Amino acid sequence: MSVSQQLEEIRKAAMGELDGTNNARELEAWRVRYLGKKSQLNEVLRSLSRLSLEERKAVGAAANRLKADLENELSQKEQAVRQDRLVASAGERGIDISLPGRSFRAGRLHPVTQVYHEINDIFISMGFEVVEGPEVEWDYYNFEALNIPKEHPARDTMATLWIDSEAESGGRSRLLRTHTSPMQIRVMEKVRPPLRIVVPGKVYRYEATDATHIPMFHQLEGLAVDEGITMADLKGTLYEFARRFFGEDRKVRFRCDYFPFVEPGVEMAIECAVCKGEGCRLCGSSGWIEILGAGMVHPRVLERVNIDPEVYSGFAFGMGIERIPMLRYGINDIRLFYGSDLRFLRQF
Ligand code: YSA
Repeated sequence: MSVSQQLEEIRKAAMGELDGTNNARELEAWRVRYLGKKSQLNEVLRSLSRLSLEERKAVGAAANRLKADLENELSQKEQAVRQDRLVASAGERGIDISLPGRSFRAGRLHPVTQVYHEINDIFISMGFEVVEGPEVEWDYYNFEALNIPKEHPARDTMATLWIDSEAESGGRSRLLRTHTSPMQIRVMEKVRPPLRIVVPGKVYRYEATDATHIPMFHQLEGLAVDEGITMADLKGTLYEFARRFFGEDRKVRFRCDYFPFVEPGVEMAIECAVCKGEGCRLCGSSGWIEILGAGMVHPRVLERVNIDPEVYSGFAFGMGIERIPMLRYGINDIRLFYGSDLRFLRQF
């Protein structure tokens, strides 16, 4: 019998026997018999060296084809046997595996967290470093060092949640930070210019809620200090942020504003997404929503951290993070973010 005929015989016998196997033990015996070291097929493969080059090519290819076919058939049969076993054992335990399975919803990040990461990434790509700071803060960092001494009217604009009463603390009161600006001082105390940082985090205010105000919200502080920094750098940075986040066509407005720790100070507003500038309940009929306060760092603030204002200048801004997704998606009430209504949250 020629080697090719021998291979054909092996194929016929193997396939016939495989049909009759019904369990893992029989399959293993089949594997050893037809694919094992002492199998006839292996014998043929070993004898190839004794053949001429021409025969070796033809027989070698046929033998390898047969080996691959047998391995393939074996793996399909193993799968079928496993499946039969599963069905049988489920049947024994009274389980109907033909019923559709229960679907699990994948979790996802909260929309504010998603935007928080996206804003950070934009500023990182512009060369800013991300820094975080404490939510329980000293009066000194939250107010005093930012040019807001006791009795300053600016304190009234940020209704504060105090942790220590003045009498108990001997003048060193703790509070829940009302903005992320105290991190300007903490960073400048330690790092010499040039510096460029953003500080994302939670802030707290004791104030009534409405469509654009809540008592706990997120801010992102930005600070850049170097020689020769000007208002043009501040506007350029914030325009670039708005262009990247909201797109080319979104209108942006700067207006003068007052913050004791900057001179001059500005506020930046974005055209209302809900009414497209026409005026609605969300924007208080103005067509604009204020997203941040900003300005050139006040020389007295720089002096307090021993940075010479004659040599260095800086810009800073403090952005309300929740208002950013409101403006992108046209969300008309900030409280929706924290109402735990999954029908709202699952849209993002
Ligand atoms: C100004 C100048 C600087 O050089 C640096 C930072 C600042 C901002 C300043 N620290 C500040 O907090 N200004 S702010 O009181 O006007 O708040 C900034 C932004 O936070 C607002 O534009 C708004 O987008 C958001 N915000 C304020 N109160 C809010 C609020 N978001 C939700 N709920 C509130 N209650």
